[in-house]
Amino acid sequence: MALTIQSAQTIFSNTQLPSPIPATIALFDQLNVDDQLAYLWYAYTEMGKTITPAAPGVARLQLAESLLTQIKQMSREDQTKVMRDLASRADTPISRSYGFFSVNTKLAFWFELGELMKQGIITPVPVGYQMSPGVKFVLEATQKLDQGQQITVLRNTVVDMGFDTSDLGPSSYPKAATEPAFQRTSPVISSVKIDGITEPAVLGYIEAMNADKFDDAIALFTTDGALQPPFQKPIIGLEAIAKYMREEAQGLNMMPQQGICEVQPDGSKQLKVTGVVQTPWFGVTVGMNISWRFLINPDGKIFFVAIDMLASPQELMNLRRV
Ligand code: EQ3
Repeated sequence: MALTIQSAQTIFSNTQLPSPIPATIALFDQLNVDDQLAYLWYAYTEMGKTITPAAPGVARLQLAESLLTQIKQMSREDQTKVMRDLASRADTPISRSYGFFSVNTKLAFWFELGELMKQGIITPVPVGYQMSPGVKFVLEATQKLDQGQQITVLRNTVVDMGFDTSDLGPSSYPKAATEPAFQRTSPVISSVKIDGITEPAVLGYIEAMNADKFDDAIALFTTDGALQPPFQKPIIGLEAIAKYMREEAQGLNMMPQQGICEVQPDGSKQLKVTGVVQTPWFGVTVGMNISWRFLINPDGKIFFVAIDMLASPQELMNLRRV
């Protein structure tokens, strides 16, 4: 029987627990725009007591420079309006330019705005703002999450801001020819060993990803293969996966721990691997508990891999079907 993306998405689904991340983002979405901005400010500054993101490199900030310069030159009211427009995804020139940024450039843009807010160059929270019960409620929900989940909530809310440019075609905003690289701060983890897993495609995938060798990782996929990032639809086809990896998978440290492999009657294999991944934004200080669900075709190629955020560290051990 031919493998399909739809059936691949369901492999090991009965070993998964619902993640608290979408539920927290749903609470955030119900806040009004000023409350959303205030929530992000308080969540970020609270988190900053224990962990701080690495400063984005000069090359990355250059991509956001023209917007940042425009905002710095504005009155305080206009600065607040820009932030409101971004949070409400309004159709304005700045919100459109932001919408064309890559995920990491969006994060770098807000990182820099946050620094400028701390220095008083950009207005921090809207003047006269009083924390509403709604903000308190979402902050309390956020505090119950582990750090990996907290930074995922922040990341996903920032990524969703700005005008949705997906239907607009390519941007007129200058784009870098290549996505600026993250400097790896810790040594590359090579010679992958995963308890219970000997599948060459899986070991090769982790080894290539840990060295940012995306072409090597792509070569392990079937031409119609797909990769499904956490909380997203599958990205289908080698070109689309390669573009995604270059933009979003640089500098990640993947530390798979254990896995399970089930051979199917047609010779394909279903594997689930659990472990920890670190983002270059927070380095070794934050580990995110994740799982990879692989479907390997009978020729040993990756047809599908889904990456899921685990609901709790206990789930790292939750490999078996119930
Ligand atoms: C200024 C302030 C504070 C207030 C203002 O009112 C509003 C905003 C937005 C503010 C600023 C907020 C800032 C600066 C937030 C910054 C957040 C950051 C840097 C978050 C970074 C998070 C990174 C994460 C969660 C990365 C996760 C990566 C994973 C799970 C990777 C998984 C992958 C694997 C394992 C694969 O095998 C394939 C690739 C893939 C990428 C899917």
